[in-house]
Amino acid sequence: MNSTSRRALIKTGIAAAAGVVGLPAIARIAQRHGMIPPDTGGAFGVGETLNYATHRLTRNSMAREFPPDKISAKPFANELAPPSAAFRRLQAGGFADWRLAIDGIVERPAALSVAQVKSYPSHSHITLIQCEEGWSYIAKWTGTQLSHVLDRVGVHPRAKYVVYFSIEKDWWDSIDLDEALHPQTLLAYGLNDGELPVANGGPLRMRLPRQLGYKNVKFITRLTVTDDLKKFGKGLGSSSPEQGYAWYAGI
Ligand SMILES: Nc1nc2c(c(=O)[nH]1)N[C@H]1C(S)=C(S)[C@@H](COP(=O)(O)O)O[C@H]1N2
Ligand SMILES: [Mo]
Repeated sequence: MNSTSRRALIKTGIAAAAGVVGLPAIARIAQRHGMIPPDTGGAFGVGETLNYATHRLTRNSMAREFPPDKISAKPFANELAPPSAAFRRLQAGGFADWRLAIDGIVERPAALSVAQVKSYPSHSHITLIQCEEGWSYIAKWTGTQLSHVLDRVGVHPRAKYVVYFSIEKDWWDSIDLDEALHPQTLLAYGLNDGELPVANGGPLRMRLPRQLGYKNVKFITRLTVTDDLKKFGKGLGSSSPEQGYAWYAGI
């Protein structure tokens, strides 16, 4: 079946299921088509599954971009835990020794310096970052497209997810390959035409304008490409569902 008719089928299937057979059928359809988020069965259950499955049908949609005059006067920096000694040492060295490890099911695992990441083609967008707690701000983000980094290391055809880890051990998350390869998904190192401040996640941060703030993990040190999220933490795909947040935070 080609992808257009498969999509049409899924769309019809979801609409029909919602009207006639109810939500559990949607979950079954979504599962058959690989659209079940890893934390299904958790606090958000079928509602989150439906949201994720519906968004997957519009996987190429773009987050809204704004003109420069809409940039917020002050990019809000959310509260952070005090930096560890290891982080402060790296910061004192201007992050020259910061490494981004890339491993998992890739052909050429790598350990990139920030300078190497910055040597890749850069990409910017002016987008809204939205915290689940209610505040938001608009800023210009600059980085390299995650798809470019993934191209460099060679992703295995079996790959389904990219897991990303912060130097802050209790912050890690993952996205599916559609989100990882989306043109607006950045490994960001710049904010409003300057360096990305540490308060906003410097030297390297995930920037996914199609998902809520908490998926935009700061201080990234490792990317792991995988076909199985069960192997990480409690198997929910992210540290956030372990705290009761949804794995899929699409907006
Ligand atoms: N490593 C790390 N990443 C993090 C957080 C954090 O505390 N530590 N907070 C998250 C939350 S809840 C939000 S809303 C955004 C806030 O980004 P900002 O400080 O640039 O506004 O960062 C996310 N990424
Ligand atoms: Mo947040």
